[in-house]
Amino acid sequence: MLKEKKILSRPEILTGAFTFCAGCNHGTINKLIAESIESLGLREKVIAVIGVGCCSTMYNFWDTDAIVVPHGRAQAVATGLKRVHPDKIVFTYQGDGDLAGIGMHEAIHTPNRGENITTFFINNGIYGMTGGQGAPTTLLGAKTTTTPLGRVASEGVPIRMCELLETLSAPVFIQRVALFSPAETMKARKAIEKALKCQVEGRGFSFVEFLSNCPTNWKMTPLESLEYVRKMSDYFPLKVFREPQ
Ligand SMILES: Cc1ncc(C[n+]2csc(CCOP(=O)(O)OP(=O)(O)O)c2C)c(N)n1
Ligand code: SF4
Repeated sequence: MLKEKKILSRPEILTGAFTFCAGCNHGTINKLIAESIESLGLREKVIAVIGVGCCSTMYNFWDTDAIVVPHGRAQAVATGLKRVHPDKIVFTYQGDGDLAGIGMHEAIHTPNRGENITTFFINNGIYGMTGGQGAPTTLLGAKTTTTPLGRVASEGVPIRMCELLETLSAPVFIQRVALFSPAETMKARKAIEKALKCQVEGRGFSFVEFLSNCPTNWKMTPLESLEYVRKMSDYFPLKVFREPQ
């Protein structure tokens, strides 16, 4: 008799159906993080600190401790939670508007203090939730509602967060990943686990940036949007910037 082997399943942490748009990478990234937490046996220890943006709906389907915090302040809240509950595993989940726009202050000072938390940074080069305004990471030439003719350098040159954090000595793990192919998705999954392990081992600040998509506001099909993410990786190279020693 043929033996059945289950190779894919939904993480138990995730309840209900995602409300992200069809084809949005937020759903896949949520699943990868939830899978990693389960495979490391951290479900009862985790506190998800959820930023403002499309991710703010996450609390509806995360069956762990979770908190949605004011725009840009996720790493400040995570710092407080981790210092008061050092036995918990605290991660932030933030878009590029949240982390690299309004939250830029925390985005530099939290890693610079070497807080023992993990940040997952979702860089889709746009403000998705509010209808497609330009973000600090919007590529030059890209059309958004606030850069209708295409972004020019006088509107700000796209900020590379991993490269900025690499100038700091305190962070222990920094990696940029993307989800435009199965191979890259598997690398993303490994990066998430590595980042969480850094925290479990008490090593300090870990950071994973995901190049992500927004088919709705980019006005692309999901497949076209993944091709655009591949193009983004020319400007935002996919690599490990800092390995835990
Ligand atoms: C203090 C404050 N300013 C502005 C807003 C409006 N706002 C909500 S989400 C958002 C941008 C979110 O973009 P991003 O972080 O890139 O996440 P995405 O929706 O693309 O995933 C803004 C400006 C707010 N909620 N609070
Ligand atoms: S608006 Fe964009 S980022 Fe937000 S859920 Fe839809 S596709 Fe994803």
